[in-house]
Amino acid sequence: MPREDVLTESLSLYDRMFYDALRIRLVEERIVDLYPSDRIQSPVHLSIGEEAVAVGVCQPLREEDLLFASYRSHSYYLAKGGDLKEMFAELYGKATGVCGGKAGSMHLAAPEAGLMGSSAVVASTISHAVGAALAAGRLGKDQLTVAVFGDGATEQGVFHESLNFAALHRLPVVFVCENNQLAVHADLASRQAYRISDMPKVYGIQSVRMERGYDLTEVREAMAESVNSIRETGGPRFLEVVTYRYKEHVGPGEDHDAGYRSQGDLDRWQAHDPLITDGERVARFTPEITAEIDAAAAFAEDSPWPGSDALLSDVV
Ligand SMILES: Cc1ncc(C[n+]2csc(CCOP(=O)(O)OP(=O)(O)O)c2C)c(N)n1
Ligand SMILES: [Mg+2]
Repeated sequence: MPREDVLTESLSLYDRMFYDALRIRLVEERIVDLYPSDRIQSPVHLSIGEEAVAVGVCQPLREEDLLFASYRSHSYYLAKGGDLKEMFAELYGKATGVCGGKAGSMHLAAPEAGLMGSSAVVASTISHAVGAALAAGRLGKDQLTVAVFGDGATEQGVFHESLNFAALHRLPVVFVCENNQLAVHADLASRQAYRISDMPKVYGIQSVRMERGYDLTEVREAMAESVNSIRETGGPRFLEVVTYRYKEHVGPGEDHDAGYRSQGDLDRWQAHDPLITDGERVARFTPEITAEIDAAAAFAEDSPWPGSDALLSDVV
């Protein structure tokens, strides 16, 4: 059964969010399974462990609200309403992919769902989000924009320039820092002499730090508070959500023996992860989601490759 049909049944808000988070996890676990076959044509940065952030952040948004993400964006593509079949086809490099097979995993975009772009260049989409918010205001649109980025991105100059510009012009942007406490193989303590949630305050932006990024309800409520405040009084807001990535930085593997983090950290995080601990909901929702993933993978498999005529389209 497709997601839209399942979600129109009378599920509680929590069930719907759980369903979406589990769907992201199962999609990425399928990517892990498929990866050795070389069907997937691009590097993959998996969000396994971080799904609750994407779902909690996207739930209070309207379809017309815009979101800009990083290369770790399968979760936002799906939570914002991107089409699963077209996502698989994109990963396979097929013509039916959401970007015609040219973007791959790191540059997913689905403007019709409000996912405006994602990029391999750390922090680069933060300024794009701010620009989109400026444009929406000038065009008189009642639209909110979200910039999603990692903890490492806060070390880039463009992060500070974007906060300053958004504060100065009171733009309707929610800055969401997905703090998984890691940038490639470097932990936070070895990189930052500041607290992330203190930086927005320098620019007069109200910020909230959430410690339990595995808690769907807490993330949603924090995001809803920011969204409502912007809709009522304007101006940017900042949400830092602490989370944890289970897989290696890039690729489908595990790297807990690589020496930069410990198995204990993973175990502590997983002990709270509802996608692991709530076996009843996992069992209830897995069959529908698996059927949808099977259909999406088959669609990608059966789809044609782009023709040579596609080489020069969409490049200027
Ligand atoms: C401008 C730029 N500098 C460096 C890199 C190399 N790089 C890729 S991912 C990454 C770490 C980013 O960490 P974070 O923002 O915390 O995101 P996460 O991968 O943890 O989600 C770096 C330094 C890059 N892609 N772009
Ligand atoms: Mg990080």
